[in-house]
Amino acid sequence: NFCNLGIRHFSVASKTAPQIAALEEQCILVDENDKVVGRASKRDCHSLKANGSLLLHRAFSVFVFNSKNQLLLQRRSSQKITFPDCFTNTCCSHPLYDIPGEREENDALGIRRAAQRRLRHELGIPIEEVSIEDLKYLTRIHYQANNDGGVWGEHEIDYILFLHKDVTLLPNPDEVSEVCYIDRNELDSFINSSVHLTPWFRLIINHNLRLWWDNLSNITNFIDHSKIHKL
Ligand code: DMA
Ligand code: MN
Repeated sequence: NFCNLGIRHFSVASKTAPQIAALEEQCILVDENDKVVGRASKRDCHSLKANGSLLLHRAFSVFVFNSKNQLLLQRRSSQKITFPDCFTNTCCSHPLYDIPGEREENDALGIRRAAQRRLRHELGIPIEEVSIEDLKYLTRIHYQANNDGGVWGEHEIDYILFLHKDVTLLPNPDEVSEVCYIDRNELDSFINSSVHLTPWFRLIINHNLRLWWDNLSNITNFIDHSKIHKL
């Protein structure tokens, strides 16, 4: 798997300055119930320890659908330090500890503010096109994904956000090398083709993505904020 080529592929030395600088961002550490327990750098959160464990931190995954009910995918740029060149859902990132508004837990406001920030940064979507109310927080998943290379990985409480709206795109090439919309009926052929997917996108597909996608017009019926689904 292209995403699991190991150390060479995940070498930081060859990456751009913004990607290296972002390793100092402060992520929010949480316990298995998503209670905040501290902070740690993006570098520390994604560095595999000798025993294979990773610090659990808070994250989000946005799925943007246009008015034709097509899902917007991105291909991560080759500059990304984790999972470069992989296709994935519209936008993923972390709320940051140092941005006080992004620790706001009421109505998952902090997560939704962080999503606005990253939809703008990665895809150039203007904030005015992404209102807080339009970002539907469905549920949370807890997953861990290590790389065969044994250097980086993910271990997150990941908030799933849906946005059903036509948006203006201006992808940031340091973050995203390609974007495309796919139809619901193209999903299986897409994932069975030779493209490489991020582990969390695959997990969410295998969890409930098809059901949610089939119910975009009444997606609020699928909101489940009580349980954290361990995938
Ligand atoms: C991290 O995404 C979040 C998830 C759900 C995997 P990322 O590696 O794209 O973060 P960033 O865009 O901040 O580098
Ligand atoms: Mn992460």
